Amino acid sequence: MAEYQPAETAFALDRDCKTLGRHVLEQLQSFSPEAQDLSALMGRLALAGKLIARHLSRAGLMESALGFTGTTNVQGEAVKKMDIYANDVFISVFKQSGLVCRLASEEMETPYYIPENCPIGRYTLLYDPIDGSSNVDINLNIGSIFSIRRQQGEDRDRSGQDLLQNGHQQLAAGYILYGPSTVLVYSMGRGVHAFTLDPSLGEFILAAENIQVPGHGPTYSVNEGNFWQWDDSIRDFTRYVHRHDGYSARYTGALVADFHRILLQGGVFLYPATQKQPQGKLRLLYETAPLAFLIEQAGGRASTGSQEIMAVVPTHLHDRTPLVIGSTKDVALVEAFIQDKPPAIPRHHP
Ligand code: P6P
Repeated sequence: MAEYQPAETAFALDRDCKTLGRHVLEQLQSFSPEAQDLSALMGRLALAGKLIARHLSRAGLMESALGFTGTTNVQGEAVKKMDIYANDVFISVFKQSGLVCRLASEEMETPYYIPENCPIGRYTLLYDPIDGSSNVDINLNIGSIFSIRRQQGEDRDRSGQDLLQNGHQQLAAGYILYGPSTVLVYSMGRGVHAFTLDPSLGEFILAAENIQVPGHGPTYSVNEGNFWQWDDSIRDFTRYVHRHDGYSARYTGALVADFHRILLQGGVFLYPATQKQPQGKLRLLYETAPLAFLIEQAGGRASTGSQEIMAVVPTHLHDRTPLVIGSTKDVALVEAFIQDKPPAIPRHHP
């Protein structure tokens, strides 16, 4: 009797079974309480992503979903209805989870503490519920960014001081990209892995494991509308890539979408300091630090231009940093200009 050979579809069946929850437990190679907690945390994040993706897919048909709330957030930015919806989704999926003690986000001046009548966990979720919200009303890519840290100490005064530590305190980080498909990318310090939402299953299915960013890529991603607000060194970097073959500008207005391109294809994203925002625009604890965690796991780099993002210690919950992130060679090229050691700039296009 010949040995049974699974049909061609066996791979497809196995692929449908590699869900996010199973992958997390395999990653941790353990069923310890912390492993179970991290698996459950990722499951809650996946649920938040599904709820937000569903809302986005129908937003254009719902009167109350798009547009502005008429308020401004702690950053002084006009708040979109989708920002508040997404912020509340994360709170509601974690409130009864027993996994977290507090949630901190761009939309809340101080962290939201889980109420006494709910089960309290030992983790903190830091998140940007909707990154790139200027794209919401025009149906372009947006994302959610998340970072998980363990509570340290009792935080009795509810100041969240223990959150003000460098990026190495992150247990896990990632993002959800809402695009033609919904993609969840995460790392727990054991590589970077991407999952695609299969709406027919309602599951995030493994799409790519141990993603490595190329050492160099053709893309430079920056808002050149700020050109005259930058330091001279950044202008010189821009002139360099203008004059060199092999570079293409790509910029979507959503950090998660631009980062995802860089992660997969290489290159560099930068949001430098400007005259208006000398500390930079992007927030450390829930934007640049989680992405720095990911890019380092993928073999790339993230710096402020003079310091590794992962080493930056914030003084406040909503601190901002300049950001240069992507392929090692391309980040180094930007830093060479910033540190006044620029490569020779061709006199004109070769
Ligand atoms: P600008 C979106 O508001 C965001 O925080 C990032 O997602 C994005 O990269 C950046 O700001 C865009 O800012 O000044 O280029 O519109």
